[in-house]
Amino acid sequence: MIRVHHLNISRSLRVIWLLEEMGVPYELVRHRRDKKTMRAPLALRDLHPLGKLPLVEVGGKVLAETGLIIEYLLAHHAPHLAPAATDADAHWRYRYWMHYAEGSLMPQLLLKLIADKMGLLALPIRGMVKEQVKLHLDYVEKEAGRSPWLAGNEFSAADIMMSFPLEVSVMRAGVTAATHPNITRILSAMQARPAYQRAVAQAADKG
Ligand SMILES: N[C@@H](CCC(=O)N[C@@H](CS)C(=O)NCC(=O)O)C(=O)O
Repeated sequence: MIRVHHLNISRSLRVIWLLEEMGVPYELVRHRRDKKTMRAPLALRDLHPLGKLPLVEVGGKVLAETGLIIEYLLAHHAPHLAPAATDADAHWRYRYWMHYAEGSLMPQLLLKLIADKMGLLALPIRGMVKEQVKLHLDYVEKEAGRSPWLAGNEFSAADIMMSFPLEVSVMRAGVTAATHPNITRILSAMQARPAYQRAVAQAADKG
């Protein structure tokens, strides 16, 4: 059985969503952030030294990093959610977004979140952060206009991987249908998927 550790308001919704898309049974363990520090429970460090979520327990292993967890689940259960190498354009676009989501876009959005929290103290870096976030979001907007989904004509796990930074962009970086119509179109299409909605219902804190 696949056991998924989920943290409220976090990246780990993506793993639940993927499992719902695949229709593979899983056990969900819900964890809550500390209300003051927003940190995950420290006890999670017994499971993995960083104690960050998502974490997945499967076949006697503990998997960390959303991208790796997605790759593992696709390899074992749903290779069709990644474009095959024979479709070179979609395949390499897919692989690009799989890296870009956590490797490039999330760091910029986190910098913005921190700078916003710092208020006046962040004055020296505010311009740079703003310019970089704009550069990235304008780029994603242009790419998102090329096809119905991020990797091409078919929905893929790259859309799942990119969903979190795109949702953060709407919540924290001023992305709207007026400023970024292609991003918001893809995001709406993601959120309209029945599997996404089942994942949100599953993840909801029942406590
Ligand atoms: N790159 C990692 C990031 C993991 C991560 O930072 N998770 C956050 C949730 S969004 C977390 O656990 N934060 C709580 C903490 O740092 O204590 C991934 O994609 O899995």
